[in-house]
Amino acid sequence: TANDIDSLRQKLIAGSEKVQQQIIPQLADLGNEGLDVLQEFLLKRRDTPATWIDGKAYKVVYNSDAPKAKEFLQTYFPEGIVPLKSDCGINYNSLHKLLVSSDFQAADLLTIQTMCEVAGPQAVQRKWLYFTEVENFPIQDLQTINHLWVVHSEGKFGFSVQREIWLGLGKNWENLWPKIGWKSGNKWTRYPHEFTWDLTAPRGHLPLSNQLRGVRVMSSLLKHPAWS
Ligand code: UYC
Repeated sequence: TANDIDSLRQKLIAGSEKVQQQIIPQLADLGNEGLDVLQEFLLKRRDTPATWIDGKAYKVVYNSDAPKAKEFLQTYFPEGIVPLKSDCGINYNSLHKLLVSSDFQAADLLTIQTMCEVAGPQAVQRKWLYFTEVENFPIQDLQTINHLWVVHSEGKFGFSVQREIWLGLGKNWENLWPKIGWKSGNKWTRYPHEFTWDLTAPRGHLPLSNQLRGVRVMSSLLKHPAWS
């Protein structure tokens, strides 16, 4: 009823993150009227940086077949809710689409490929990054990639999430691996089948950094000035 919608609307606007998180799927089940509330919510919050709550609301609107929803997104968020800023002319639209579709495995691959592209033709050919290339990685691009991951994973994935966990563990790598599901006992998680490619994964599970060549690339990533 109109009353129920209005009560959900109030809770969505004024509630804590925890409440908002529960309200969004309820609104998603209410058809067009629920969509209207989610759209209003996204518009209201357009001037502040998107959080994973915005990401959750956006995903409902994005996945709706309603023509009105499509028109809304086309008008107000043609590139999504994370500004796709790049210092080197990279278009982050494909990464955005894979993440909104929760195709985390393809998004993970594209993240590595795109980061090689940013680093330059030698990295593209090599298909992996030197830690010196990571040190010189443009802040803007690293922040865009990370923001896309965080916003479209309910705050679970992203380099900044990995960094937070790593700092919480006193920068101890050996304790980080099991925490983010990259190692179990003394057995490394095998790529790609043993990784968890959905939101049931542990916090910080994605994006992956191959440890075959040592920890220096990951270390440079988590120490990058983009996070300070
Ligand atoms: N792989 O085990 N990994 C690959 C991870 C290791 C290995 C790619 C992550 C340990 C080989 C990605 C972990 C190890 C290849 C990741 C992990 C190992 C490969 C594709 C947990 C053996 C084939 C992109 C830390 C004991 C390619 C890329 C090659 C690939 C990720 C083996 C994303 C997070 C130490 C043989 N692994 N990787 O970088 O280079 O190739 O030979 O980390």
